[in-house]
Amino acid sequence: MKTGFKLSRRRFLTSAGVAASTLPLAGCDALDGLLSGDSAVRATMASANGLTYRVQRLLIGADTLAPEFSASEIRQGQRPNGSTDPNDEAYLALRADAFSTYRLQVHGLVEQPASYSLQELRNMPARNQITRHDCVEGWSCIAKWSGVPLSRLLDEVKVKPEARFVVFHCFDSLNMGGAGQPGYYESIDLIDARHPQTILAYGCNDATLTVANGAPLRVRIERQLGYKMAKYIRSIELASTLAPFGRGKGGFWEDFGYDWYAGI
Ligand SMILES: Nc1nc2c(c(=O)[nH]1)N[C@H]1C(S)=C(S)[C@@H](COP(=O)(O)O)O[C@H]1N2
Ligand SMILES: [Mo]
Repeated sequence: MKTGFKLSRRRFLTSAGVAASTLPLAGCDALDGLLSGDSAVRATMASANGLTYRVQRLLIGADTLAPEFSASEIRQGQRPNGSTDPNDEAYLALRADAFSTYRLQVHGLVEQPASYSLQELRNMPARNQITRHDCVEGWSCIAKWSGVPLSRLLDEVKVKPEARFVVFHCFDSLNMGGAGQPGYYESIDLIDARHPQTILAYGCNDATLTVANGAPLRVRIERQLGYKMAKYIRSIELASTLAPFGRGKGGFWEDFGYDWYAGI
């Protein structure tokens, strides 16, 4: 991965987010404090985020759609961000073969674990949507996404009643300097997972999804910020708790202090 990827900007944003939560903290030390699991700041942010989540869930219906746009509103290609050229071994092997041997694994708390080739996914009923991607860094981009609704796969594998989260495991890892090379992962609840606009996209702007934008498969979660939308998906796991994954906060950036529920 690109070394030191946007770290300073991210660091700033994380600190700014803490300040905005009216916590009496300033400077970059805030982030380091957040990273220790028992930090009071960490706990406060977590509960503030929990409140945001509950309020949004009350105000916004489970099936409320994110705005969709017309083709004329697509003004540029989807701007690549974050990982754009994973160099992880398993990924490079699949990429060398144009992802012909790729299989998406769906496992965890399901009655019937399954795996799907890209062709199998493409043969399922597709959804196309032109939506706006909002990145936490302050830019937006309108693009047309094509893919299979995640709800379709969840129905096929039969989610067990104790499952509460859908976890996306990705091929890429980011060099965070000092923090090792954690793998990218993300998670959402079953309401967002079954939302009609939540799709596993293999196409963007009427072309095959590019490596820069997450080939072979990335998720679209249109009512949340860009970092929720995992690219380079290796497998999807149904889980009852987020504790076992990464540092337990539900996602790569969440483990560095971002909100788990990133509603827009
Ligand atoms: N696997 C993976 N998914 C990821 C990222 C990443 O670095 N790795 N970056 C996230 C962020 S911050 C954004 S804004 C979007 C960028 O998607 P794009 O490159 O298609 O614009 O992907 C998200 N999903
Ligand atoms: Mo982002």
